[in-house]
Amino acid sequence: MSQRVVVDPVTRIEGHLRVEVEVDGGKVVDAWAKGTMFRGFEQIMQGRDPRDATYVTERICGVCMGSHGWTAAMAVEKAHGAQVPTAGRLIRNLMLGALWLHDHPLHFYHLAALDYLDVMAIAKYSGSDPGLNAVKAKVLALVEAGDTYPLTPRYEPDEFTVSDPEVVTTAVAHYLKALEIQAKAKKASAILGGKQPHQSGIVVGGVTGYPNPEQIKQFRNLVNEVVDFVKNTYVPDVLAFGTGPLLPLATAGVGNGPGNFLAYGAFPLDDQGKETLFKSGAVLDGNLTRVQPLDPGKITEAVTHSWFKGGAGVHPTAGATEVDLDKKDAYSFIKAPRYDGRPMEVGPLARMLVMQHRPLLDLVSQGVQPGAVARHAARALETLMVADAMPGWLEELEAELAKGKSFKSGGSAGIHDTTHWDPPESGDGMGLNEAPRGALGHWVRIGGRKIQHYQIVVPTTWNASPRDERGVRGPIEHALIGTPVPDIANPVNIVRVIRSFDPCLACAVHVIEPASGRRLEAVAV
Ligand code: NFE
Ligand code: MG
Repeated sequence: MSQRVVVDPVTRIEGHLRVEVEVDGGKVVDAWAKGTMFRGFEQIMQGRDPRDATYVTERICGVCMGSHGWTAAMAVEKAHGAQVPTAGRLIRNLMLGALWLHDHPLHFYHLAALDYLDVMAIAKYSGSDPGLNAVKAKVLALVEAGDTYPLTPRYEPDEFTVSDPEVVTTAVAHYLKALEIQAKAKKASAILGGKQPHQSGIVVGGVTGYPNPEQIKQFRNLVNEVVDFVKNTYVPDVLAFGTGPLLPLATAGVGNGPGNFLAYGAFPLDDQGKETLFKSGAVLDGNLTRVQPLDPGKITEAVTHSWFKGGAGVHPTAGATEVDLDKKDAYSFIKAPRYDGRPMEVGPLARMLVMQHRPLLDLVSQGVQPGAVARHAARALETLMVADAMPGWLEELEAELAKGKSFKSGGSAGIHDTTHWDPPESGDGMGLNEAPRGALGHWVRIGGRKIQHYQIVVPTTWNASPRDERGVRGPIEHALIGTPVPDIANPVNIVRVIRSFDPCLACAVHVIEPASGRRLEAVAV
């Protein structure tokens, strides 16, 4: 007989996600991902000055805010036909690159790693390494004080939990180091963006300012330290775990999604955006080595199972976001985006497959399936790509600033100071970009110099999508099917699968408790 397991809220993610699964014979046989909050940013945008789009949409989330600001600017720039100057492009790459260098290591160490470590093994560390003994003393002091958060509460260790005292203590040492490093990466981003979170540095047409030599020096020093950690600690840790203790989880295909992957491409390498660091495209139906060109016309959003008016899928330019709490069959505030009718996984694994990144394909050929462990590996590998690109972008920026001519304000060729810029009377624009969690799209329609229509399709909307009008599950729902749950009182594999997507529900539902009186429960198993 099947049993229902509810995880609500799923912790160590951003925002409110409730997951319900049915377990039969020790495996998940059905799953529902439920976004339990509503935000309504698309309504907030209506009637506003298009220049506000960057700042308002940045408030969707405190994690990937710059991604929304950048994507909103891209959409309005498209509507206007504006060209971002070279230095503006490079500053955006550096500002957001630093944010990715903050976001991905944080996800691995602070949001995911504890699912795989028996932290209590630290007490058994008996080596002589002074650093590791310091970590041991720190953790034992927490235990003594009866305050072991955030190491507890936790799920019980299982067959995939790493319990070697030295490995665990080392991982926790890196966890602590990563706390410092993520702060440095964010600080670097603030140097170019004015502040963090919700940097103010991106405006329609470019950026608000350019750094002086002292700021460039500070930025470089911080980024160098972060890059060193990414190369020498984060990436080796992820690959060592993935090809070592977690290899059985990786080859068993735990957390495999629907086999469809979508990426829009990001980090322009030229001013026309013809070349990008991450590429655009789609991988369909599990053909992992066949990449199709991206066709944004194939994107739709259905709301058949969402608390919104409407039903079957429509293109975002025609989509509405009107709440309907009485809807039969609805179970989420997340819409159901589809590409060519298919649920699509977005994010690091999608990006690395769409660009056929050799190191990731090598893992696949070693038997690593495109599931939970592969997502962590892909995230580390793409962090390395960003880390490798940053020094070059900084040098290009210095060369550009030395020319001293890209910051003239006014005109469509080099808007730097938007107070000199009038929004277009009318126009349609689409911004397609990548946020750390995956493909991000903003669609704007401007009329009478005001925003008439705005739609946002966010990475976690793709990944945490509910069923569509044909009853086809979203990627996380799909990925949960088959997940081993030998003990329903300890559903650790469920959160391992969910967290491998690094979901952000704040983004996905675009914090209001619905008026329905619906209550967020404590973790209920
Ligand atoms: Ni709120 Fe986001 C990212 C965007 S999420 S974190 O990355 O856009 O789905
Ligand atoms: Mg939306």
